[in-house]
Amino acid sequence: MPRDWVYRLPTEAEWEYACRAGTNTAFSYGEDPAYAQLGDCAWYGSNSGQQPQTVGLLQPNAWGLYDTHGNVFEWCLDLYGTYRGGSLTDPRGPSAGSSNVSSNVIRGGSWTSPGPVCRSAYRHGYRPFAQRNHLGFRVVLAYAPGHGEPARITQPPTSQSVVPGLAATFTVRAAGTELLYYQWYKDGVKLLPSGRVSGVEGATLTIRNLTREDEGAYTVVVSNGWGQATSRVATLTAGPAGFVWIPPGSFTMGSPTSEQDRQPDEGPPTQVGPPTQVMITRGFWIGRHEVTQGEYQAVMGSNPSHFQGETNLPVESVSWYEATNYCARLTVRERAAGRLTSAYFYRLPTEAEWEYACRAGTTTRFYYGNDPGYSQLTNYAWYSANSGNTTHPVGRKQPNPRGLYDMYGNVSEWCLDWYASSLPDGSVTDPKGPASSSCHVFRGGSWHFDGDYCRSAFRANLTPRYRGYGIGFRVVLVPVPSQP
Ligand SMILES: [Ca+2]
Ligand SMILES: [Ca+2]
Repeated sequence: MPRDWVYRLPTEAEWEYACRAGTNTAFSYGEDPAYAQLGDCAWYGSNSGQQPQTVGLLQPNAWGLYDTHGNVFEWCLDLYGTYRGGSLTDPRGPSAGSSNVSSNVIRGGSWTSPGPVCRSAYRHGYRPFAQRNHLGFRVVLAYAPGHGEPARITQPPTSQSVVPGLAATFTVRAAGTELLYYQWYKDGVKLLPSGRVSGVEGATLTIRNLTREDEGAYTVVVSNGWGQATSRVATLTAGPAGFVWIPPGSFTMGSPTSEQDRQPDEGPPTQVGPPTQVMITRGFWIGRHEVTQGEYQAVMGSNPSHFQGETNLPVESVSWYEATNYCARLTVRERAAGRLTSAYFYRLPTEAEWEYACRAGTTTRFYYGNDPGYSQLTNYAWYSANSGNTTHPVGRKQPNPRGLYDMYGNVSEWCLDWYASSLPDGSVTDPKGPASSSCHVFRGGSWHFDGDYCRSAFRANLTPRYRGYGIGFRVVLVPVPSQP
């Protein structure tokens, strides 16, 4: 191909010029007011057998073009619109950029059309991403110096996490010759506009009042008359960035009496009855990491930690009151910033939520197995045997099956519950611990605990004013409880 020549769709004027082949009658072969001869050169509603036919079987026009009338409608490059009268040179339909123009010209009629629709002058418009069994096209090879750049994406949409109830917005930036067309897809399926979803054919897609069902892989196809480009995938996650969704479900809390290195508070008071069966009725989001010193500083304006250095060290030396204050202030800040609706709030996990998220469906001593010799724990936790007597930046060890880091070790984690010296008897739903006691629960062991104190079932407690080098926390995001 010579430089500056491109294959493209014909303009509407080019299409009609080629179709007429010098004629000014209704059809390229004459007026034919009764459509008596149309079947000689066109597959249309009266002779097609209601399907498209092999190209080139009927009579061509004077310039040798087949099927200009009928068979399939043919896409043109131009947007559909009104031409001004008088003399025009190489007309190109409505100007690019008019946002309320949303269809492209199709010409020539099709196998479904009655005779009048197959005339040389008949015009129609169709949405540019339409796919129909009567729409096809032919191409032109044209001289286009400096023109004919296929659509290309210059800035793809970016992945994001948005708390449900708010709006998610994806934007793509693209370049290419003349008007660009956009079509957004979710998980490979073309998106349709709805009351919540707008901009499915624009550069900016908006999804309002987000729900978890909106989660998925989003792409956008950008097209022009010379080609199209598909963006890389942008994922939409419902929930705050850095948090993991934990679905509702049930699990056995605590440990069986047979568990190695078990402590007596890891089961019901009698120790011989049925184990504690917990139902978690509502899913929640939990922090992928312990709260870091950087996060704590940003919300609270101070950093009380004993071990300082990198900002992604876990915060410690925080009392239970300071941990709960952090949750309350984080809620206020996120709502003020428009990143959280009044339907959700941050708090500490209950002890049951913590263990449910930690176990991730497992019943072994650790979420990765029983590890009787504590030989694998070093892959998952900073604890007495490997910590060097200090905390470490969050997320450096392997996560649990749900993608949560440092559930064992690094810093122990305050829970919302008051401590009781035994777990509830039998089956319980969304347990929250005793109404009051003198100490709050903390979980998971820390950099100065031995391996047996890092087990999934291990429980510990301290007074809420206690500040220790080994105790921090992580937070959950939950719906505001409905008022009775
Ligand atoms: Ca045709
Ligand atoms: Ca921890």
